[in-house]
Amino acid sequence: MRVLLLSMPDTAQFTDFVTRLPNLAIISLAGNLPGHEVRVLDLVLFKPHFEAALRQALTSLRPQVVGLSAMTFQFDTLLRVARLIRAFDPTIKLVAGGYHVSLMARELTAEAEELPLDFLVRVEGETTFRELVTELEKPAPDLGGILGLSYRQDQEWVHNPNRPLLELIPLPCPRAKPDWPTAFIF
Ligand code: B12
Repeated sequence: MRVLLLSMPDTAQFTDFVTRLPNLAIISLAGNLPGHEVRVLDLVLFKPHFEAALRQALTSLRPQVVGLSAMTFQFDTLLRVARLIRAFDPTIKLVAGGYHVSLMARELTAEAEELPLDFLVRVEGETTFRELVTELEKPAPDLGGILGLSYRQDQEWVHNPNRPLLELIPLPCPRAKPDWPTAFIF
């Protein structure tokens, strides 16, 4: 599958005086998707005007799945980015993960306003996201057995049981290769 992984452009102000910090979550997820075509686009590098970089990545990769990562203070931006992607191509599956989604999955999915997302991955994402992407390749994906996943079934959101914490030692390492101008890609 073609997968694009995004971090949000918002940063706490103090970090801008030091550096633009890479997001470790999305490169760890990338390292755990063997056999898929994966790109990582850290929108922090393009802030505040990241839309052109996003559109270029969508146009060149034509992703089937986009994963979006956000902390709580970035979550409004995540929704804005998700809506931009929906408008670009409504067939792209949108998956959100990170601290806010992990803590607030039930509240977010209970809100009246329609979430522009197809899946939420709660807590550690490496195995859950890999299982989801593998399942989405099948003609009839079976999502019920993927621990830590929240997904839509008819009009309702289903929250699968939590995944036990991962054993970190055997996990493949993060992957990123800085050979795309000002972005990580491989
Ligand atoms: C290192 C760190 C920092 C570093 C740098 C982080 C960076 N690279 O940008 C520094 C010290 C600069 C920092 C600053 C801040 N931080 Co900080 N930080 C952390 C810390 C200790 C680890 C984060 C990390 O890299 N983890 C490693 C990666 C691999 O794991 P991960 O991010 O958890 O991602 C996994 C899952 O969440 C999930 N996942 C995440 N995204 C996605 C996306 C998809 C699609 C999927 C499927 C899954 C998924 O899968 C990943 C792999 O398992 C955490 C606390 C903790 N122990 O986790 C706090 C934490 C993330 N920070 C936090 C906060 C609030 C901040 C600040 C806003 C503080 C402030 N007021 O200034 C700033 C913001 C920095 C910024 N980027 O602008 C909070 C966020 C809380 C929240 N509700 O969002 C945390 C959780 C601390 C806390 N308990 O309060 N931080």
